[in-house]
Amino acid sequence: MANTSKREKSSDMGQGGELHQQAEKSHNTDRLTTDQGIPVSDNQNSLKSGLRGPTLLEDFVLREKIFHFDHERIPERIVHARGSAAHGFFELYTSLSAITTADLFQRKGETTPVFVRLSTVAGGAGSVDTVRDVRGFAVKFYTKTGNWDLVGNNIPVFFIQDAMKFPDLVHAVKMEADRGYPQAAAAHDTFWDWASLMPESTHMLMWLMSDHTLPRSLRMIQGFGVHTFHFLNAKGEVTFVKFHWRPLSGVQSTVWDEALKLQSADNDFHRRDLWEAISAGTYPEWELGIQTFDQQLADNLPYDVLDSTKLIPEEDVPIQYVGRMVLDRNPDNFFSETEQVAFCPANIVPGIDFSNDPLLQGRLFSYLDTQKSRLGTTNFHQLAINAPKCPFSNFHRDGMMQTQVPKGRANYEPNSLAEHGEIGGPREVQTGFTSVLGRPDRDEQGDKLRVRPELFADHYSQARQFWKSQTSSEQAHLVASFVFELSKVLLTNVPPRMIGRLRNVDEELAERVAKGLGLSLPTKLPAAKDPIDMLPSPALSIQKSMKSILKGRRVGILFAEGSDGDQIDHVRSQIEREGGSICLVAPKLHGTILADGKVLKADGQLSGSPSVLFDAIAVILTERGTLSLLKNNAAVQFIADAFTHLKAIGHTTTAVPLLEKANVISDDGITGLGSEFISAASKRFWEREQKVA
Ligand code: HDE
Repeated sequence: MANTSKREKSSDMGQGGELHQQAEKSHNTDRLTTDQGIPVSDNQNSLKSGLRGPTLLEDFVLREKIFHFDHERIPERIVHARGSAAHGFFELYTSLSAITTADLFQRKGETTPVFVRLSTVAGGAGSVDTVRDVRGFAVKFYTKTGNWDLVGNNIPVFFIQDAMKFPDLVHAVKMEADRGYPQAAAAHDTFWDWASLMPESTHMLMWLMSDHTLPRSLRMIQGFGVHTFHFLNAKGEVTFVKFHWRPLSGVQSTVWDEALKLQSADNDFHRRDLWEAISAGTYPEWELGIQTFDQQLADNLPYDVLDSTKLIPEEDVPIQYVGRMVLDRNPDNFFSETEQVAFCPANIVPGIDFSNDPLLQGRLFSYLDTQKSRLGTTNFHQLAINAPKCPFSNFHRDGMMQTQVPKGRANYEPNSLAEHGEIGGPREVQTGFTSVLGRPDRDEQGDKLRVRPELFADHYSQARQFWKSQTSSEQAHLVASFVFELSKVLLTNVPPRMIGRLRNVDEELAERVAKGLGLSLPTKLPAAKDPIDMLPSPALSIQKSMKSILKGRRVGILFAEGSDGDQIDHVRSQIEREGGSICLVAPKLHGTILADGKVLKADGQLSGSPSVLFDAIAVILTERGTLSLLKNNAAVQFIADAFTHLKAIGHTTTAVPLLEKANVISDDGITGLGSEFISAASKRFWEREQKVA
């Protein structure tokens, strides 16, 4: 009897929840202990035999500390290793119950917690933020019916059509196998060797070479689910759906020279920007858009909706914006959250289903598999960042790092243990996840084949549409980046082969790239399927859809000895009124004496705060300050770069000699310090590009 009651008691104590609470408490103690809770009296000196003697093996405090430290790193992600993340919420604008039973889309105004990780693709975890690269856009929705991971990119299409080619793509783009470089760059032999042999990558290459891969901020990127997905409603009806994220601060990119200089100015530019914006309460915000259509529309499109190298122009199927996502909390711990978060496209909730896109189908396997190698155990779903916020319960048991303590004997199903007063465990529910069955696009009765559907062979129509949709300045950027990247390629057969393919996209593009490389125009390579002419889609151009918003933008104010404090305050208050922020930059950080004798501390020292860090600059100098800065190369460069990077420059008239020394030529972006500067500060002056090219 005594034994039984003892067992019951201990099993009550074994509740997972209580254990978690205890773990929580142990982190909150101000007493330094070992991992076993043993209080530590000396965290400075190891245990030695004698004052100058050897360290003793018996020193468990030292051994435990070093042991834990030795194993702090886990394998970084094979792709998307470098990322930054934040917590937030998704709020629904309008009920989508007519087309999906997904719980998070039922009730207008309802919010769902999210964790979002934004990343580069090619570089390692310690690589630079501002390289030319695709950005990952992974969202974990903690819904009431389980976690839904929408694991997308900031580009609506992908390099390949079939998962079979993913390891080849990644091997080719990552640092070369023998020499271990270059880091985080596509501009090298193996990538272009592979890409020039893969016509299906052409559309994505156009995006990769465009301004979309040089974002100004992670807060200013779009997101795309890329694949076609399916919504399922209560009647069992299917709606095809593509997901889009639109940043409310507008999409914005840097220019190439600016991106290069950002690499040296701040390795962590995007990570810092996201963190600081959230800390300052300027929460990044996106709207979730859906393009919905049916099988009939899909059948009538001149491209295949299961092909991830194609998008559906929003002029053909408009986007309906159905909710917003706000990121309002930085992670508490980078490793526990940003590093250990495990996204998986197979995490899907009732009411949403996959399509047969062969790229998506491969991803459904890959992500679960990779987490086992990264996080070391099948129980990674129990980590706080990965665990659903709704109850979850099944008969999976044990495994490395099991943190749950399930009660009772029911680790199998069916069982009748409940009939004996024991815990019987969970059972299936009718409202549980069901796949869409019997759809026409599910060609599951066919022969076993290793082939691609016919329309997958059109590799150029949408690449051409993308080219035609860009402004002339964006086209010039595209040409320049093809020239830059192919100039880094030493395999002589590769650039002509790539240009031979580009001739299928657009003859002028191919000619300009060839000219930039000093090559004669190579033979046009045959297309597997002749491209069709699609109408330009203005939505594909950043410049055509750019918004003039100062909110979330940052203005650098350059000042020096003798500057007018009232002028500085005036500019500051105008910018802050519009939701922008400022950074005071001066030759000396800790104190500059202003005209009225007051001392002003700067936020950044001039040589460590180049203008690439800002969206616009104000130069507030007296004659004396100007004279002293004429001899300061960092000051001249500060202004010259802002001008070259097409930014607004507001200035006092007394600063003109410094602007002249920086070769600034007057245009609409060169202003005084009044309201004209405030409206210019949120723009880029593309027409200036001709002058600075
Ligand atoms: Fe990924 N991808 N991917 N991918 N992907 C990973 O999963 C993979 C693809 C994307 O912030 C890995 O957890 C295959 C398309 C993002 O943690 C890995 C294929 C798109 C992230 C993996 C693709 C993505 C990943 C590496 C082709 C846009 C970062 C670590 C079939 C729609 C998620 C990990 C994060 C990460 C595999 C193609 C987006 C290896 C096999 C297309 C945003 O599982």
